[in-house]
Amino acid sequence: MIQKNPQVSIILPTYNESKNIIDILKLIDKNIPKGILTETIVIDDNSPDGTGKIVEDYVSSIKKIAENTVDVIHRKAKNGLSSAILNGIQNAKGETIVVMDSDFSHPPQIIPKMIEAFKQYQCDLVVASRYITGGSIRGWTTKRKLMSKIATIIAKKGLGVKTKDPMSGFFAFKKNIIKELNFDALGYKFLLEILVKTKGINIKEIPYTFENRKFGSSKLDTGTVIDYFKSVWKLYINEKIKTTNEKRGSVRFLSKAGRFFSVGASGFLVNYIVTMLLTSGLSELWYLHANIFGILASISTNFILNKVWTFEDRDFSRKKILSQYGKFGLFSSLGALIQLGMVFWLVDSYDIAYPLALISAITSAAFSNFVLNKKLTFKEKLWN
Ligand SMILES: Nc1nc2c(ncn2[C@@H]2O[C@H](COP(=O)(O)OP(=O)(O)OP(=O)(O)O)[C@@H](O)[C@H]2O)c(=O)[nH]1
Ligand SMILES: [Mg+2]
Repeated sequence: MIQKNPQVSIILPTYNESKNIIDILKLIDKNIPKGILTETIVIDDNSPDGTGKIVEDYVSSIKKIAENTVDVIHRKAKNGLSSAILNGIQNAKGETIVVMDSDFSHPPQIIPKMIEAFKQYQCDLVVASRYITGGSIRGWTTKRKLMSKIATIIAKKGLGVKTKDPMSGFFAFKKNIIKELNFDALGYKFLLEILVKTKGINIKEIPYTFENRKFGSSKLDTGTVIDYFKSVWKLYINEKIKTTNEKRGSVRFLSKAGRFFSVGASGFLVNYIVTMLLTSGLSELWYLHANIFGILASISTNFILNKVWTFEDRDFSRKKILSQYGKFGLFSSLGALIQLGMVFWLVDSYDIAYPLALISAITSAAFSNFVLNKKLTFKEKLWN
């Protein structure tokens, strides 16, 4: 049988789930919608109760008959839930990833609804939610419910997350939304990291009832709570640094544009003074010749000021200066052409008043000049 690539990868982390794992794998298999090919990846951290070996045997027993595959990744030691999930995702071949616990807290009956939601709501991330209408928790003590609520409030208020159940461990997403992300995979809450680090994705929450585990013991301990606070703090600090840098980026862009235009204005003065001096003061040059010198002088002073002041470039090697000066001169001429073309076009085709046309043309030429020189002459990123 030639195995086609799966459409959906189901990530199932396990630590001491020997009493749950086979039944949950069977129930998942029963709930896979017809026509959808899946792979289930169990990530086991060398569970002392032999979960890894149990899955291994199960995989061999179903290998020849199953259309939907099951694989197991054995890790050497207990490295945390988020890092297990990340490991699973890195090995997943499906375009859609489903993440869930293996202790029956997350009912596999919800998986078809999640897959359907991608189509129905055109979304990138589906969160199975305990905290929207229709969702609930069964079997938790009041203390556990309270802890979960507090953690949820911290995530929402502290990190600005809008999702009602950002602490859910049951969710599905299109793999491409995390393509560019670097995960810390610290602690327990992988979904929270996705919610904080992806921007502008479509999210749909669907309700479900969380059932407390019946077999096996919880891995939630004081260390998990401390890890949670650490991960929220790290996400908060990283986001803060990112937004400050973004703000700094726009401030730097504007301040450089401001310097560039001031230099342009100074060039206008240089051009005027040199031309006037050459026609009436220092020599009696023909006015057009004098103007050529005026233009060359202003291009040169503009270049020097922009290199040293606007773009703070300290490479004064001859080769560098010559190549930059060449490009700068080329873009200045291009700017002049853009200006002339635009004035002609605005006045001739659109009957726009000459002063207004001139101002628009000068602004466009100056701006394109700035962008071209920033990127190509002084080799800066456009937005930094
Ligand atoms: N591979 C791996 N799996 C883990 C680790 N910690 C927890 N898990 C699994 O992740 C899922 C969630 O862990 P649980 O212990 O159920 O955590 P919980 O749902 O917050 O708490 P309870 O339901 O009360 O047990 C389960 O399938 C665990 O077996 C880990 O360090 N490594
Ligand atoms: Mg659990």
